[in-house]
Parts: sequence; C-alpha cells; structure tokens
Amino acid sequence: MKPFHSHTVIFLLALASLVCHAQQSPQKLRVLVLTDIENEPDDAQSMVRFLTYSNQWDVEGLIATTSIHQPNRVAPDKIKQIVTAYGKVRTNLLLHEKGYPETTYLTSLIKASYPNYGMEAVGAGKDSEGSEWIISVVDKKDNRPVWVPVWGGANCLAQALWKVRQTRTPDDVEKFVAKLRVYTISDQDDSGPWLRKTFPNLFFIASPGMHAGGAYHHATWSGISGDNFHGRFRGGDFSIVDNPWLDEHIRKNHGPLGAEHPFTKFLMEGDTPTFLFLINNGLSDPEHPNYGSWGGRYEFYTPRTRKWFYEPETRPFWSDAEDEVMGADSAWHTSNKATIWRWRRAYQNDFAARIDWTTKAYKEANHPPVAVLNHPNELRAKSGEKVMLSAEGSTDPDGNPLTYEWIYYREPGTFDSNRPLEVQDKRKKNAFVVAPKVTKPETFHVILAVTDTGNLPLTRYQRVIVTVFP
Ligand SMILES: [Ca+2]
Ligand SMILES: [Ca+2]
Repeated sequence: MKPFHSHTVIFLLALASLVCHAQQSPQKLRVLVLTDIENEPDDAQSMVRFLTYSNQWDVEGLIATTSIHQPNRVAPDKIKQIVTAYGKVRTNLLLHEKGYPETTYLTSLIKASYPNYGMEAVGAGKDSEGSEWIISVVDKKDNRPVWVPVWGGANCLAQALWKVRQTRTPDDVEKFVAKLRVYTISDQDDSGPWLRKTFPNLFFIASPGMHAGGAYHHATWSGISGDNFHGRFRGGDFSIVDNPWLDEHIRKNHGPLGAEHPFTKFLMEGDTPTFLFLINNGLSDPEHPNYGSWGGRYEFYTPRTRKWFYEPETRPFWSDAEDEVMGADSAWHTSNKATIWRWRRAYQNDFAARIDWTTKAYKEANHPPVAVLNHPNELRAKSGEKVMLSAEGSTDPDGNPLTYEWIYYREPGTFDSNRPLEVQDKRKKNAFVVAPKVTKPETFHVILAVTDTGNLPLTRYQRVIVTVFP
C-alpha cells in the first residue's frame, strides 16, 4: 500500500494526526496560480475550470510563466482572454452561488514573469511583475497561508524567494517561507529542485517525473484524465474526460466561458489537481495531503532519486502515494494515479454543473447536496465498540432525493490497511462500524459521500476520523 514510506514517517504522521484535529477552516483559502499557459491547450482548460470555482477562494494572482515546454515566452494575454469570457457569465454564476469575484479585480491579478527558462530567470536583475507580486501577496497583513498551484515552471516563485533571501534576515526568510503552500505539476523546469534544497521548510507537493525522459505518465496528476496510455486500460473511466464528453457538457452550447475550453491535444487538464485539492467539498483537508482529495493523495517522504532529476532530493516533501481502488473495469488497481481517478465522475459532474451555471437559471441547473454528519468529524472508540455513523440532516438545495455511501478510506489513517475493516449498512443514511482490535491508539478514516439524483449527479463529503483505543 505504502511502498515509498518509512515506518518512522508513518509513526510521525500518526502522532501529527492524533494531535492535530483541526478540520478545514471556514475561511476562504488564498490562491495564487502560476501557469505556462499557451504551451499546449491544457492550461487554458484548467483556467476555465479554475474560474468556475473562483468564488470558493480569495484569488490573489494569475501569473503567466515559462516552462520546459515554453522556455522563452509568457502569455498573460491568454489569461486575460479567458477572464474576459468569465466576465460575460459572472452575473449568471452569481444566480447559483455567492462570492464570484469582480472581473476587473481578476484582471488586476494577471501578471507576467521573466520570459526565460528555469534558473536562467533567477538572480540579480531577474525580478518581474510576477515575482514582485508574489512577494507583495505573501507580505500582506494576513495570517492565512498562500496556496500556489504551479502549472508550469516554478521559477517566478524561485525569483521571489531568491530576492527575499538576498534582502531579509534568516528569521524573516523563514517567516515568509512558512506562509507558502506549493503544489507543482512535476518539475517543469530546474527551479523546483532548487527551491526544495534551498528552502528545506518550504511546504511542497510534487509528483516526481521530470519531463526530460518523457516520464509524465508515471506522475500522480496524470490520473486526472489519463491512465489508459498506449491503449492499456488501467482503471480510470476515459469516456468522461475525452473530447466528446467535454464537447457535450462543457464546450458546445454552454456559453462563452465553456467555449474557451480548447480541444484536448494530449491529456485533459494535467494541471487541475493543484486546485481540485483546494475545493471545499468536505473531502479535502489541504494541510493534510496524506488524507486524499479530488486532487490526489500524497505522503511525506524523500522520493527516490530518478534518472531524470537534476540532482538527488535532499529532504522529504509531499509526494506520490498509492491507493487500491476498484476501477471502471471492475478490477482492483493499486496506483498513485488512482488517488485522483477514483473521484473522476464526481469532479467531472461538478465541473459540468458549474458550466451550466454560466448560462442557466437556478431552477434549470443542478447544485451540490449538503453533506451533514449528525456527530463530530472526530470520534473515539475502544476496540470492539460499535461506532454509529449518521448523515441525518443532509439536504439538497434542489430537493433531489439523496443516496449515501460510507467509504472506508483504507490508506490514510494509521490502522493497518491490510487488516479487514467493514462499514455496515454502508449504503444507508445511518451506518456503523465495529472498532477493530488494536494494541495502541490507531486512526482510520471513513468518508461519507452524499450524492444527489440530478442528470449528472453531484457529490459532497464529510470525513470521519475514528481513533481506536485498546
Ligand atoms: Ca501547464
Ligand atoms: Ca442537487
């Protein structure tokens, strides 16, 4: 289950999860995107999806960058084009959910980074409006961390940190670093390894798999829409991420924002996991990438050095974890990509609903249910005790009938995932699980998935973490 993982790290994570019970903060997350948009169509695709969720966050920056795929050019105008399309549908989005930001505000966040590849754009004289913007956002008098989804190279962030390190005391550098939460889609230039080495405490999520060897299909994020490479089916349902599905539900006859979602050339939306993970759907807990979410699951360890890395990794960070999941082919699959594709139908239907919101009246569109637990998210039990689980109080804003599923999520938690544990009545509103025998306190996770019965059903979640005592 956890092939990359040392027992020491498992133990430390166990302690951390016992000590830190904090659920997701009701405050909005601050999000600043770096994108090598225009290198291929998929960043534009991700930007369309991102904007349909922009009411969930305090968006703080949309910065156009380079990458190995686009080494000497940045394309802020493409971001402007998509934000302009958003401006045409914002009023309609507001019929469905509150908080969609003003178009002029989003436009003011669009910045360009230095148009050179990787570390060639880091150092004296390499400041850009993008790198300066990152510094000003992190320096705001706001204690919330800044989440930085990185869809291309990370060198604009590297330049910001390079400058801060040049001009501030070590203590102030650490304070600056402590506010950052970085999730990169592999290393698309040589600045990622530099960042991890130079700032050992920088919160960093990355799936190894440097581009040079063309090894992307090993990366966790490819589970967003891939995992049937070379005609070999590996579990994810390709029919709901393929061009015909996207044409029907996103691009055609769905208004100007959906129309900005271009035809897929390679993979649909390889960069999207960086923010799926930040969607407040009851499943995600962004400070705990090991819990798993629509954006995948990651564990904290030092990845093995692979030949396409620039240099050996020097410290642990959040990286590939595996889940064992039943695929659309009714076979079991154990893979890092499964940590994303297991949720594929839910995140695709959710996107389709939000694209509907860009053009339809409230009554003509679907809206997600509200998953409610009739008890706290953290429960305690002794071995052998019955743990009662209840979704009483869950509702749907459209009045749709709801279905319930209690998923024992085997991989997070400290309880041995190879030992049997079964939720009883797992398709009912009220379920239970018998706490297993343990010799020391152990945790296990049960996910409540509440799904409505719209044409494309929508799902919301609650996570129950049970601590079992001997
Ligand atoms: Ca990209
Ligand atoms: Ca509904």
